[in-house]
Amino acid sequence: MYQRIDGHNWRHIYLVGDLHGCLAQLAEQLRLVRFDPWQDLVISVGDLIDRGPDSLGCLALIDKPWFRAVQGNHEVMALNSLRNTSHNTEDGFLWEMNGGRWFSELNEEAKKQAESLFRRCKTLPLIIELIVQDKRIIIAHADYPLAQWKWQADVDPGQVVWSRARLQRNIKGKGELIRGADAFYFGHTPLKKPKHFFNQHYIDTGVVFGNTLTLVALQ
Ligand SMILES: [Mn+2]
Repeated sequence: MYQRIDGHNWRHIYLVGDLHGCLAQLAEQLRLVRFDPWQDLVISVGDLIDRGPDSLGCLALIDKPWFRAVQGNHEVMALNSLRNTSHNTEDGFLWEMNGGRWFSELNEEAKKQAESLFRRCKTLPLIIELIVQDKRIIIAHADYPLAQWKWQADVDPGQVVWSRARLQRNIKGKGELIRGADAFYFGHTPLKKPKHFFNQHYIDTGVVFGNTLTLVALQ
């Protein structure tokens, strides 16, 4: 569930919001910052796939040496659906309802590629702890549901990829600091602009709904 990344190994490190198949917008943002795949790193807050034009292309990013990601609820839905061979399962239906139809529409060769990528996707962490310039930065798709950060703490994976409870508390003015780390970055909830509450940063700006893709330079 947890993965640690030492930022010293890269020149620049960027975080990117929910891609949902919008590969061209990522390429454009990386071009603007003169991203160098030999020295720089991109970390995704999850939801690489579904709804947008190039889910397979975005899923294939997980094989790139300059790319890291946590799983989003869309990856979890896909993996749950593909675990069952029958297409009539509730999991398959949930994924289809949430933009997963692209997979069943792939040709045989592309489907094999996607299946192999999903096998790799299963091994992606739900939570990344990134150390940059002596700061401890935590990355998860929707929430880190505890009041204090603890490496390898037992957390509910469903809340990590789905929960909007903390964001809702923040919006109502009832949020609070999460102790034990310098900053937390989440995606999952499309916003017009990134929102910041205490040490919590929400960076899904709904590129798949026509807004801009948010890329945050952390180092
Ligand atoms: Mn999501």
